[in-house]
Amino acid sequence: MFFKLFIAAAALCCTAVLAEVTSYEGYKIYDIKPQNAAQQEILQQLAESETYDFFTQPRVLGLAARVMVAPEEQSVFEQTLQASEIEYQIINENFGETVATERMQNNFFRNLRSSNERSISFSAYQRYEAIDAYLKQLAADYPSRVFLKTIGKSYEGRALRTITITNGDGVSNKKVILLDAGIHAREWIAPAGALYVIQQLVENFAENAHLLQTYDWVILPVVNPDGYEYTHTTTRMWRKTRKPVSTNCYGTDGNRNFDFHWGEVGASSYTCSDTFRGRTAFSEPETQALRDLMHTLTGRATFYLTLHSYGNYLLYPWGWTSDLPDTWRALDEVAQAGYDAIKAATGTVYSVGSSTNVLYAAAGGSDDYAFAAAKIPISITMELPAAGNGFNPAPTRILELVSETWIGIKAMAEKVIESY
Ligand code: 0X9
Ligand code: ZN
Repeated sequence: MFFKLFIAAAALCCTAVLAEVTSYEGYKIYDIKPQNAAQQEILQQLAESETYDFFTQPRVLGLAARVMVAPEEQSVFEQTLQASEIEYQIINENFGETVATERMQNNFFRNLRSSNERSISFSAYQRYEAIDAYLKQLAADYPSRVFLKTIGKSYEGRALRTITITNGDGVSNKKVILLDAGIHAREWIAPAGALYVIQQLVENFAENAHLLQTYDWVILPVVNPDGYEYTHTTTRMWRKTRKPVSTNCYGTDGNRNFDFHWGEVGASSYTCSDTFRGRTAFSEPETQALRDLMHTLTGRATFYLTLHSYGNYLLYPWGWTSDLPDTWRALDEVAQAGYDAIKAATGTVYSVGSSTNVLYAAAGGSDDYAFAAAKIPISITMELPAAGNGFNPAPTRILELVSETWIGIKAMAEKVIESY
């Protein structure tokens, strides 16, 4: 009881502070391995307190949770873990340094590129403008195979642009694979993964023509461009959109804002929370645009894949209940194909299962909505690896990671194409 009260009080005092931080000086990152259900429960309460930033919080015993803790919270946090004999390891003594290094490397490699290079580089995490310019470049270079569409505007007015990739045979109404990334601002490796898919399908067409024979691909590489830019300019660990929601707080968690069991579980009604569900379902222009896109593709889209980070997960519905949908075997088979291909290629192991059972219950996600409301029969959330002691892989590892991700995506797409 005391523990619960303490946690609740801590939540009230500090959540808003987390959102304002920009340097992360002295922030530590912990990997925590609960060994039993009781320890798991304590971790769950710590997560619900919203005092700490859980980068990942698996339900499966044996997989580590990763948590970032502010300097002033660290001693209480460690005491709490020690009191319950929960095993932990500090894997990053100063996240501020990691963020500063990442920024330096990113700027260095970005500036190395000459402005007339046409393709996109995977030596740095790209800014929204560069991503958008790449899409436009591809549309200009491959006018018979590539089509752009503005499906809406973000709160701050950035274009939400999709790229439709075809094989140029002029057949309309083919089936569709719908891919998006970057609904969570800080998950930089996800838009990088989407860009790599785009590059492979467009610039490496000859090798991937079989993926475009009976299918078109529609890709929205940055669902939340305002948040994405904010993580580059101001607060590296920002997760939400950027529309003001109360006097002091901004942003809604796009992946809690979809209107399917909206707000029922794993989503906060507190505007400052990182998992704020929004004042209403579809309160955000970004989620409205993605919803409308899904509905325009109902009947054609057979596979919706949304890229996140982090943690090596291939997750399928439901995210709002631990029950499984009737067709879970079909979902599992596709996810398993991704798992197998990645494991065979690099040895990297993903966890496969329903998102509630593998990770946690969280309603209002785009994956559940795509599956249930837009009737897309295969809907998967892919959480890309962190590959290091921070949140995203260091810029020097982007290419290695997105190539590995592509192997999994290709295998899942092949399975879908052969089955639907
Ligand atoms: O919590 C999320 O939105 C996703 N994890 S993340 O660490 N990238 O934030 C998982 C979403 C799984 N799907 C649903 N819960 N619907
Ligand atoms: Zn995410």
